[in-house]
Amino acid sequence: MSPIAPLPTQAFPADFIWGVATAAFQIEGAATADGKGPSVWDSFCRQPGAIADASNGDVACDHYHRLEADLDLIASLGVNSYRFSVSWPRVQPLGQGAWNPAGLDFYERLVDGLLARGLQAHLTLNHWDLPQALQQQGGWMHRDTVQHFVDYARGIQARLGDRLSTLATHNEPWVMATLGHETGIFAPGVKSRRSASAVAHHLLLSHGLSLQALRADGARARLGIVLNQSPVQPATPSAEDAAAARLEDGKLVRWYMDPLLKGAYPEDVLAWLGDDGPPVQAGDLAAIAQPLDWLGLNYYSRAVVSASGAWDARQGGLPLTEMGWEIYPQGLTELLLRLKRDYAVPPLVITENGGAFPDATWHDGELADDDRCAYLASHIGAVGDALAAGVPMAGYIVWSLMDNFEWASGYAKRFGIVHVDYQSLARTPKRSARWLSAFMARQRLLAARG
Ligand code: IFM
Repeated sequence: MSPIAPLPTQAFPADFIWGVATAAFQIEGAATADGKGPSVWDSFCRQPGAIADASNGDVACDHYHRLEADLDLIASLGVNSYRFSVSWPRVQPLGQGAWNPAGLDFYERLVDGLLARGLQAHLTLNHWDLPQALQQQGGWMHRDTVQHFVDYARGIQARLGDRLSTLATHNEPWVMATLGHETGIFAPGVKSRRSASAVAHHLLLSHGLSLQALRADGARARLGIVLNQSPVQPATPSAEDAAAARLEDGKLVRWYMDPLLKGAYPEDVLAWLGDDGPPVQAGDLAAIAQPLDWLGLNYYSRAVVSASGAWDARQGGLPLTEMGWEIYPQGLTELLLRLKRDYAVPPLVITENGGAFPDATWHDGELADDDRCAYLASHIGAVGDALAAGVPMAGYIVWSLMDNFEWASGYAKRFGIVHVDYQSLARTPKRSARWLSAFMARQRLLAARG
């Protein structure tokens, strides 16, 4: 076997969450099996030109039919945790009313299978696959969806909550609002700034009202939400670029952090939105700002902004992943230090971090994804630096367990530490999986030594 990238050397707490992540629509397949209803992504994939390779989630990684083997695979990595999402239309096909017993059974087997293997279960309720039936009534643009989501959250907690380590309401509300409803490059493909601001508000409100309801019902899992964030930097020192970067920081970071942790939307973004501002009703902001047991952050790169909008990642001179995203691990430390400085943050978990790489080189019978090993090593190191500087870090979770459906990019972009052959659906651990196992083994040794 070939040597692998050096392991980060910082000390992490013995109870640190170390895991791998997936999301339902990206891996499960079985799009119409056992009573599952369609989601907005099932519909969006059918729109001509929506997905780069004209693919869909009908089969994906067929995880729904390969659950036990996939759970064994996760356990073989030596991590202590698995982050997954529930497909709302699999368990409640219309998004309200009747539940689907077969769908609930699937997640029951998933959670029990994790616990039987000594793994913690970290569940996300909404990783973008809203039931299409709710979309037909306006989806997240419509305030009624808030109460439907609260009911869904309560139903899932009633069924699984006693065995979950954490429960997150939403994954990356910025993506659902901005990419789904402003630029329209993601489902449901709406292009309206006013709709996007309503969606962001309804997602945040449904988060807050769910936390209230779940706690009233006796929540045992730690409750939180997952945000995608980046440090935002101006492309040049000009005043125009600095102003553009400040506004972008408002839209990406403060638009979510401020209401969640300070109970108010940022004034500069409200001014920028003008008449397109969110439909806030009395009591909404107090409802959103519920105490968080933890906060999840998905980090992939920095954001560089120019007033002209002409900045191209290739200008930065940094290596890029296959998504065209700059590899900038120090940005993760910068982001974490900034959040600790500006907010009373709860324990923070990096709920996603990883890279898409071409994965073309096989060595000694192993897919030699050394670029991914180096990416993971440098970013775990960045988390260690933040921890050493006093940021309350509680975990780090790799995106992703296996190659999967990368949304509008289809199957061409591979993020997995396990390779998936989309013809045979065979899973083959890459070198990065071996790297992670080695890192986990060393962490266990350090923890045992105290
Ligand atoms: O694949 C996605 C995931 O679903 C959400 N966060 C970013 C990942 C990579 O684009």
